Amino acid sequence: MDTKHLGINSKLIHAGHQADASGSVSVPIYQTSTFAFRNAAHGAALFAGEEEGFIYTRIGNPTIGALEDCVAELESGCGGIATSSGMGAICTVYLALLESGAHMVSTASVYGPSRGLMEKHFSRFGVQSTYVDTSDLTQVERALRPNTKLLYVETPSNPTMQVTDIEQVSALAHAHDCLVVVDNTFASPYLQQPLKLGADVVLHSVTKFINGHADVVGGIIVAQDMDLYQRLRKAMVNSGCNMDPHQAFLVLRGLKTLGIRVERAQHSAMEIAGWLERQPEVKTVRYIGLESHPQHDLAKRQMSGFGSMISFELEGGMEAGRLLMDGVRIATLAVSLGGVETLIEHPASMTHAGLSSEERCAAGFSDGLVRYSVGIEDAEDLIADLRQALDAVSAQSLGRTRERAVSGVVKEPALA
Ligand code: LCS
Repeated sequence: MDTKHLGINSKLIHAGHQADASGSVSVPIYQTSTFAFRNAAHGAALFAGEEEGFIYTRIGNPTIGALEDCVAELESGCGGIATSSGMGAICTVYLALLESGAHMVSTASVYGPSRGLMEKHFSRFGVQSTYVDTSDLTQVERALRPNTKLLYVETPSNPTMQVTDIEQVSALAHAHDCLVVVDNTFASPYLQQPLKLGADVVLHSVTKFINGHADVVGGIIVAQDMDLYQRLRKAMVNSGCNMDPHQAFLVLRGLKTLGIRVERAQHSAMEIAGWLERQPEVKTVRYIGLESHPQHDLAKRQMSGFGSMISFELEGGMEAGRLLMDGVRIATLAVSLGGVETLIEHPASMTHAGLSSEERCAAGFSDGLVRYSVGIEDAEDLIADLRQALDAVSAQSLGRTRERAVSGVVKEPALA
């Protein structure tokens, strides 16, 4: 069925699905490593690219292909490449688009391992990189060098929730003959389609919103044109970062409800973020749906909704952050995000522990930042959960201050 003209929720259900001879309504799991050739001529034609068909699952597989076609259509790209993980997608992009002597400019608050992979591994092969606040066009312009081949943008960024203007940075990068890759994990294709805004390649950790059920690790890349698609696919096939058919089946199943999951979670996120702003224990709330967010207007223009990721800082800093995580009962203390269950984590000691305190500060967040991924539970239950945890933080912080006062470390504050 041609689904190009359909709305996004219809695409989520139908795009990429070609019924096989059995008429199976859901995409079957082709759990096979290899595919039989009809005869020698058929095998040779497949290898020569003269005939379309499947050869070997690392190169391509019908279940994986259905997912690739669906996400490529959601992102308005020319082809998708599913990978074993989000990091597999990022590694494939670096491998395909950079070489010794090349330079990459990237978002400073990018997901820790995206930076680690470049600085600890690709740097050994002579690839250079610079990290700037990509939401500031001047910083991006200053960082570009004659050998800059790639501008790698994560927007909204993890965990600082900074928003980069994809249209503006793409125009700037293209004027310098530099490709633009966007990590669209936080928005999902339901809320943002970077290729339509000028990016050349978009990628996702499908572990997050696309799958949405905390039961799969995976990634996907979508390219704007055929040449880029071929380069990326070759790098994936040669490096063996492919997805597995069973993994693809689960992601296809999760993907069907992306729209209703995102709509519900972002509705709750707006309510929770507004509520958090009014709590005395909370110093700052970073939610792109709030007018207080510095790039709220840009997010409104560039995205069709604000998503369900909230970062907030507590008045009590690091200690209060830790106490809060031990105090929540409904939100699960775990890394990852974008699932049906609400997750809470502490970036400084978990996802971004690989960065030094100074690097975290340069990336725009302090050690007291808490990241909250809103799931699809009832918003009032999540708010009650946060309130009782904040009460516990206040009670324990006060208790510790008193203990220190008794031991003479600090004076007891006035209980106003
Ligand atoms: N891109 C972003 C924006 C991410 O948040 C992550 C993982 C990745 C790429 C890598 O994807 P993976 O290989 O894990 O599928 N982010 C994580 C996080 O914030 N907590 O745990 C994983």
